[in-house]
Amino acid sequence: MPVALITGISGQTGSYLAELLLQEGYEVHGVIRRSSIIKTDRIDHIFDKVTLHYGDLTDGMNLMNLVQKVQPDEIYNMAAQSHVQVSFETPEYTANADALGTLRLLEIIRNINPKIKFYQASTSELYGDSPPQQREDTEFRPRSPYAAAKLYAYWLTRNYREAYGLYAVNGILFNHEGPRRGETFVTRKVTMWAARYKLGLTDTPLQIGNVHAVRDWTDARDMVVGIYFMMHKDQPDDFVLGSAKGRTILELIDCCMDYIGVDFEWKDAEGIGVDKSTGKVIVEVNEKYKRPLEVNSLIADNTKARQVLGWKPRISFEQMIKEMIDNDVLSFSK
Ligand code: NDP
Ligand code: GDR
Repeated sequence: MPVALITGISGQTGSYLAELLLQEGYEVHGVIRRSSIIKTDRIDHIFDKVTLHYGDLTDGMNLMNLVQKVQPDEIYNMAAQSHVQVSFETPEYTANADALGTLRLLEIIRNINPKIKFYQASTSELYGDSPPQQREDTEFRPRSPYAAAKLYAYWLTRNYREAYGLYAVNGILFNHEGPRRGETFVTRKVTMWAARYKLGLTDTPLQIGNVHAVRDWTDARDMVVGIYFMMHKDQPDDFVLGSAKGRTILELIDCCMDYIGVDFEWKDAEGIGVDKSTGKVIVEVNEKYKRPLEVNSLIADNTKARQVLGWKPRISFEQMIKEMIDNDVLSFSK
C-alpha cells in the first residue's frame, strides 16, 4: 500500500486530495497545526481513515521527524499561508511557511530518501501581470509577498528535480473553489452572502473589493484528479491546471444573484448593485478589500495538461457555484 503524507490536509484542497488518495488505496497521513479550537471540519468524515500528526512548515525538526516516522512514498505539499491579501500584512511569515517550508521538505527528501516523490502546490499568482492566457512557459511576474514566496518554492522544486534527480513536480493551479472553500476568498464570501440574503438573514449589503479582476475558477475536486495524474507519470514535469475560462467578479456576483432569484442590476461600473424589487443597494465597494497591488487577469492555457495528462475539468462553473450556495443555505438553515 503506497503511503502519502499531505501537508495542509485540513485545508480545502488537501481534504479533497486525501479523499482521492484513500479511494486509490493509499495509507494517508496528514499534518495539522495545533490551534485553540479544533479545525478539522473538512476531514471529520475521514477522521478514522487517515493518521494525523501535529506539525508546521516553519519547524524543520518536526518535519524531519515526521518524514522519518511516516516513511512516505509521496509528499504533497499543500500547506501554505494561502491568502494573497493577508500576505501583504504577514510577508515574513508567508515567506517562512510558503518558501522556506518547501525548502525544508526538499532538503529532508534529499537527505533521508531521494525516492520520495514530491508535489508542490504552485499557483497562477506566479504570473502576476503577465497577460493571459498563461501557460507553463509564460513569464512569471509575481505581484504579492505570497506570489514571491511561491516563486521561490517553484524554482526550488525544479532545481531539486534537475540537480538531484528527485521526482518533484509543480502543479501551477489556477483558482479552485467548492463548498469547502475558505470563507474569506471571494467566491465563498459571495456564496455565503447570497445564501444569507436568500434566507432573509441579512440586511447588510455585500461588501466587495475590486470587481474587475478576472479569474479562472475551477472546481477543487477536478483539480485533485490532475494533481494525482501529475504524480503518476514516467517523468516528473510541471503542469498548468485551470478551466481556460476567465470571469470577472461582476460576473461571479451576477451568477449568484441569478441562482437565488434576485432581480439584480449594477448601478455603476465600480460595483454598486441594486435589488430592483426593493430598490435597495445590496452590493457595495469597500476599499478595505482592495489590495496594494492587484493581479488583473489570470486565465489558464491548459493545453499541456489536456494533451499529456489527459486531464480536463468536468464540473462547470455554474454547477460549482450552485452547489456552494446550496451548501451554504443548508448550513444556515440548521
Ligand atoms: P487553504 O488555505 O484552504 O489551506 C491551507 C492549509 O495549509 C491548511 O490546512 C492550513 O492549516 C495549512 N497551513 C497553513 N500554514 C501552515 C503552516 N505554517 N504549517 C503547516 N500547515 C499550514 O488552501 P487551499 O486548500 O485552497 O490551497 C492548497 C494549496 O494550494 C496552498 O498551498 C495554496 O497556496 C495553493 N493554491 C491554492 C489555490 C486555490 O485556488 N485554492 C490555487 C493555487 C495554489 P490550518 O487549517 O491550520 O490553517
Ligand atoms: P486570489 O483569490 O487572490 O486569486 O488567490 P481571492 O478569492 O482572494 O481573490 C480573487 C480576486 O477577487 C478580488 N476581490 C476580492 N477578494 C477577496 N478575497 N475578498 C473580496 O472581498 C474581494 N473583492 C474582490 C481580489 O482582489 C482578486 O482579484 C487564490 C488563493 O487561493 C491563492 O492561494 C491561490 O494561489 C490563487 O487563488 C490562485
